[in-house]
Amino acid sequence: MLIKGVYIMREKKMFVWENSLSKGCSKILFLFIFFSLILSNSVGNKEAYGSDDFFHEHQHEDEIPSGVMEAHTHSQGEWMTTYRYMYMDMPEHYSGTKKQTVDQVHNSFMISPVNMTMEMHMLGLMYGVNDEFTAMLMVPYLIKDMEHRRRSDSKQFSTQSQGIGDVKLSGLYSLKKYMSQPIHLNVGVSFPTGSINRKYDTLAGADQPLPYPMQLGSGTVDFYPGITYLDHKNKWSWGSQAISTIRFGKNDQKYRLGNEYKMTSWIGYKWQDWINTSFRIKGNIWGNISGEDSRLNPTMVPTADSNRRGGERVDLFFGINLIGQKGILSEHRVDLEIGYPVYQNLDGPQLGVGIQGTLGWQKAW
Ligand SMILES: [Cu+2]
Repeated sequence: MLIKGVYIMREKKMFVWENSLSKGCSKILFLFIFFSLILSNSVGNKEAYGSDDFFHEHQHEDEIPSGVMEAHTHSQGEWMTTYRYMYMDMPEHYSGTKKQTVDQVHNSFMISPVNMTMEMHMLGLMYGVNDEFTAMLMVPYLIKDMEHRRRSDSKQFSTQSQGIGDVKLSGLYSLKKYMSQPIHLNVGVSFPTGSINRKYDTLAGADQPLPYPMQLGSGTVDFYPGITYLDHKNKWSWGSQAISTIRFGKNDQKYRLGNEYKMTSWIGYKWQDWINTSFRIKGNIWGNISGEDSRLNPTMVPTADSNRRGGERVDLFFGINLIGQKGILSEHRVDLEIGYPVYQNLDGPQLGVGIQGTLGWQKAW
């Protein structure tokens, strides 16, 4: 009976995992293969551009991995539209660097998360105000899904939230006037357009306030200072970017999400004018929550505990970019990046990241 129960639970977990994995990743892969077929048909030669300079101007931005934002500037009057679909699966708990099973989480909490998936559709618009300063607007739409299991009867239930996240406005300031290295400064600000009041029916009752990771925004105005280095030689390209998220004050529910520090470096190789692959490493450190949302009960489920949200993680990514070469496809870029963590140290129990991916499209005009 017990063995059968465990077996069913494991089956169910596998199903949830496979289900969420296939939901995001097969969607990404399908779209990517579709675009590759279109773009590989458009392989042309450099002469299609008319001049080598034009090609040179644009090639560096085509080589940046899909998951890296705000890494290139534009020349005066140039626009760019971007779309990103991001997917993240969080299938396992960590406490420190150690994995924890749902049963172990149940030793301290009545409810344990089992799995979480996050999807994001992000629209971006870039504009070269002048040759030094590029402005960027990013509008995210988030879809979050969390599966839980109750200790007393092993009953599973899921919660969902979706909607607009925090809209971000950034400025990228090129330092080429002052130094020979291709470096630009990033300054960004996000506005609390994402809800922090999402509710959902749970086993505890109808319309329960969702815990911190299921909300859509920070609830505060946040600042994003950063610096980006981007270079290339022959068929190789490389870059580094450090961007922090700095938050002040408290939101309407009397808490503030932790600050975040991200650092990433990558190297890319251009096999042909239309195809570039990249390898990237990313380190990420984020703090716990200050204050707390008084509607949540931190002893019931770890996601409601403001002191179990911080952590650090290192991810490795493999990316591929396809760049349209002529006709109506010229300057369209379709890109894909898949990542997996190699190190996670979380204030837990907290769900850690499994596979993650970004599928993007961008076009300058
Ligand atoms: Cu751009």
